[in-house]
Amino acid sequence: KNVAILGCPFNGGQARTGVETGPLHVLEHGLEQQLQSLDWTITSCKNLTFVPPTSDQDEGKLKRPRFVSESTHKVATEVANIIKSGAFPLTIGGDHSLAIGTVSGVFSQFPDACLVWIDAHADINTPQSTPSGNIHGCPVSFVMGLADPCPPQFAWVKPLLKANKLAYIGLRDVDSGEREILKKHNIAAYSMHHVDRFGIGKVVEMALARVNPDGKSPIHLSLDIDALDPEHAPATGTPVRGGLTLREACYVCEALAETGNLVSMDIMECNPVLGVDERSVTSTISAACSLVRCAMGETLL
Ligand code: DIR
Ligand code: MN
Ligand code: MN
Ligand code: MN
Repeated sequence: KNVAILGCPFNGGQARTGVETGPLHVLEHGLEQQLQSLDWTITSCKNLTFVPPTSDQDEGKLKRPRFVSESTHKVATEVANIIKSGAFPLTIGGDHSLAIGTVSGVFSQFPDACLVWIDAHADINTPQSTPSGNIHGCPVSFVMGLADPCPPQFAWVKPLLKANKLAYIGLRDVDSGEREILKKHNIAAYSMHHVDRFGIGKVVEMALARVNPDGKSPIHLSLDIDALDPEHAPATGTPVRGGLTLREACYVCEALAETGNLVSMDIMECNPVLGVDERSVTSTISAACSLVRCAMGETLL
């Protein structure tokens, strides 16, 4: 069991500073030692550096398109190389626009993979539908090739993700344009309503049946810490009340670990600077570490 940890101190996909300090806090919480005690060998643990370009004009509504494109391209290359080396890429954000890179990297190596996206938000706005212009609300549309036309900065992004290989869990703040896209492409989207109605166990089972019916696809998990209820993870840029409990989110991670098909994971959007006090920072970071450990086999007996 080899894991390569990729710290991505990147904030260019949204407006609030502080999210770039997420990786440092997660590592200072002892994640490396925690993974080692789960019998993982850490083959590398590095922090990428992201330097904003001196000029970065808006592209239509999109903010900082060059910075996001160049940074995520770098992440895509790193993630692909980690997989080629035989290790599990664990990417720590940074904002969720980074997933343009992680998903591109994973699907370049595992074309038949599926993507499980745990988030309060669907992050599937197109350059046309985005209400904010923040690219962290758009990564899924980019890797699906829904941006029409594709912004020139992102010409390198290939449409590797098919609608039937994507499942969401935890949604509760979806824009109207996103809602249309989810419907049009018949995407497996489980909101908090479904979690309440069916329970988290059944929701994960239904999600996996949709995106991985034969159980053979490699799985990439992209986890936005704001999927959790702000009670458990307050230090994040766009908290939304009424979210997953820590146990529900851990359960999803455990169930994915249990499939034996999980090949890569992102943990994104921890913003320690937004914690109102020390306790709220610690609870957010320790929740992030718990989720990673659950995805990496901690609670499988
Ligand atoms: C909103 C918020 N849907 C947007 N998205 C967030 O800006 O596109 N994503 N917060 O994480
Ligand atoms: Mn976000
Ligand atoms: Mn989110
Ligand atoms: Mn997100």
